[in-house]
Amino acid sequence: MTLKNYLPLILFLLTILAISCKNTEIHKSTEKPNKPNIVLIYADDLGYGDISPYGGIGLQTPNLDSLASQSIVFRNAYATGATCTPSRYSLLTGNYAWRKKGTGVAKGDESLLIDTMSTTLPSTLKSAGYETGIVGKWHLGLGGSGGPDWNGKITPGPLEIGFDYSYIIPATGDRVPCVFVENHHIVNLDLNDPIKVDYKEKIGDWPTGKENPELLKMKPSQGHDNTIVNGISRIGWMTGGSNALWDDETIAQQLVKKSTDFIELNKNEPFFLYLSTHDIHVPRVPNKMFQGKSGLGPRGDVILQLDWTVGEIMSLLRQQQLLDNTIVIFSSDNGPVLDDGYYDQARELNGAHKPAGEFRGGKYSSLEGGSRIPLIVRWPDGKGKGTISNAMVSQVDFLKSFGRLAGVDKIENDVIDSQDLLDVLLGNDKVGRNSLVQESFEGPLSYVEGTWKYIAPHNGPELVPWGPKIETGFLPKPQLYNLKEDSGESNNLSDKFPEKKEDMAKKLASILKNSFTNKLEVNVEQY
Ligand code: NG6
Ligand code: CA
Repeated sequence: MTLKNYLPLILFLLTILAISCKNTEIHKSTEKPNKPNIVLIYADDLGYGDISPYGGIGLQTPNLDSLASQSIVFRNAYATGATCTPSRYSLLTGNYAWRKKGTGVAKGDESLLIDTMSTTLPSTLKSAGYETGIVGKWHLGLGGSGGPDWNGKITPGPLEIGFDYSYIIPATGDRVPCVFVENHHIVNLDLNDPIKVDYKEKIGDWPTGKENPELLKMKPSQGHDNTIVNGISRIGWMTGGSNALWDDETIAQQLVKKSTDFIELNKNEPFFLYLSTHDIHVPRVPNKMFQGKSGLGPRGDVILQLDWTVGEIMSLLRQQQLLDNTIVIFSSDNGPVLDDGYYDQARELNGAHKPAGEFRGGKYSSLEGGSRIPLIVRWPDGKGKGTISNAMVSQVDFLKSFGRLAGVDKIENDVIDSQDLLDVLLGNDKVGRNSLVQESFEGPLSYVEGTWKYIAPHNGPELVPWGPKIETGFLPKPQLYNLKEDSGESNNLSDKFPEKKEDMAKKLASILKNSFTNKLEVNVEQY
């Protein structure tokens, strides 16, 4: 038999194949995804009192106000830490960061802090069929024990802990290298101009803030006097990779663009986007659109820029008709700070604005200002729209809560601290957590249970020692506050209620037992 004899059969088979492909296509494009998408917009250093849904004054944030009016506004929500790395570690792993050594503020060339074998929020959602993406600040280390191979394949990182796509600022805007990493590689890196990074000593011959202050467009007030990139001196030294350097004025635009691409690409799948903004961390370099617009200086201007980011994401979701199938969550990684190491007039132009709202302390602190943060949750069906919840909830709970929402009924037992608070996030349960631990920059000293707050005795300084003028809440004697009557933690009741104090001290000690709880490794030299 020749091929000719088979022709009718081949044609028949090809026709069947074509029809079935077409059907699959139709099936794919008309199929309604049955799991809601999740977009988490995670701001950096945004305080409880910085935005009007929480009583903030002195700034107009129309997009956040509009989001809040369509959402449940949580007034008793916490990040687990008062700095970035521990809060983000907890958000992604469902565990307190003080359980793991080395999770204080991470250096810019730190190796990956999350165990690639562990259960994470993105890996949980991925197992439920979600496409998972991170766009923005990472600050959880990259690479194996030797740290990241900047000129090669940067791994392990977000892709090894459950993200399908990543476009990240490796550490922070004020730490070198000032480049974006997309999946495993630095974006726009020319290998003829390799990048070198050092956190111990100067590398290369690029000017530094210390040696060439005349080249600076923003001067450091503390630290931040190493390599100058775009007229701003940073923490750490770098050289090379000139083509890859980001432009500080367009970081927000770039992150919105990459988020938009991710959403458009995955709009037919259930997707999880963790958009981790650089705003409002230092260095605060607003885009021209926002420069001078807030009246509060660059810190206020980057709050407007953050508000713009929220507006862009919401209008994209609207345009793509995804709003009725997407949960939008807005929160922050830790409390606010005015002067965080650069002279940007944040303190001088602050006026009547109260970044931490009614709370004492701020970023770094064991007081409420350190980790009580805004949390706004918008449900696609308008559930709880425009209401306030006073239920206690922590970001560490997102893993189990959104895991359940995604239909994952078994979470591995390496997730210790996360609680399934889906009913709280939905506004049904008005109580929430019974208790939680708050981590200051010197470790987990505070314990909140119901309306009571206990801070363990600690001999640290009363003010953050490197300049921000923030109260740490550290005292050599125990502190006990009734947050219901005294949210500003001004009336220490530990002598008045010794039994309560003892009870809370014991509970905190028993939670911390068998965990790494020594003073966290803070790189004090840089302060
Ligand atoms: C501190 C930096 C501060 C900020 C912080 C981390 C100095 C004087 N201060 O060491 O500017 O980068 O670390 O902030 O260097 S966080 O929000 O990422 O935790
Ligand atoms: Ca932060």
